[in-house]
Formats: sequence, C-alpha cells, structure tokens
Amino acid sequence: MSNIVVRPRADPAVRTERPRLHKVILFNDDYTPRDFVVVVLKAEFHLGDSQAQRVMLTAHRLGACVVAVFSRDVAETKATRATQAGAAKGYPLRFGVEPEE
Ligand code: TYC
Repeated sequence: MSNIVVRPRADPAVRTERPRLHKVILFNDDYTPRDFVVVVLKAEFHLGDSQAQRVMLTAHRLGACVVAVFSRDVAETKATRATQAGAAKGYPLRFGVEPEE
C-alpha cells in the first residue's frame, strides 16, 4: 500500500486567469414600443429611468447598444429572461450576449 499522493501542479499563468466578462446587447426592432423596452431594462437590469431611456434610444438610433457586463452565466440568464419578457407580449425584442475582448 502507498500513502504517496501526487498532485498535478497548476500552471500559475492558467491558475490566475480571470473568467471573461460578457456584454448583454440590446438590438433594435421596428415593433416593440419604446416604453416597453425601458420597462424591461429597468426590471431585468436595474437601470435607472434616464439610463434605461439612453440605452433604448441608442439601440433605436444605431441598431444595438451594450446594456451591461456580467459573468457569462448571469449575462445569458438576463438576456434570455429579457427576451422572453418581450416574447410574452408578442414583441420581437431581442437581447444577445457577446464575450468581451
Ligand atoms: N424601434 C422601436 C420603435 O420605434 C423601439 C425600440 C428601441 C425597439 C430599442 C427595440 O432595442 C430597441 N417602436
């Protein structure tokens, strides 16, 4: 019988790497009412009124806008919930997730 325990040594460079953050992106569409987009941004992402208005208007004018940055799991959960909030009302509102560089 042997008591020797061999532990694989972690590469310090790998060990200290932080998980990448992920952006939640709001995409414009032609059908979702502006006020509803603002309601979703406040409810799901806890934006204040003026910030929610700014994000909505930026997506409306440019086609898309970064809402906020989270760990990948949290970003995906929030994007899914926010997209479902629109779908529940019959709107094509869409939120996506993209890794930060
Ligand atoms: N373009 C929509 C309208 O004119 C409003 C809107 C803004 C929809 C931003 C989606 O991400 C969006 N009713």
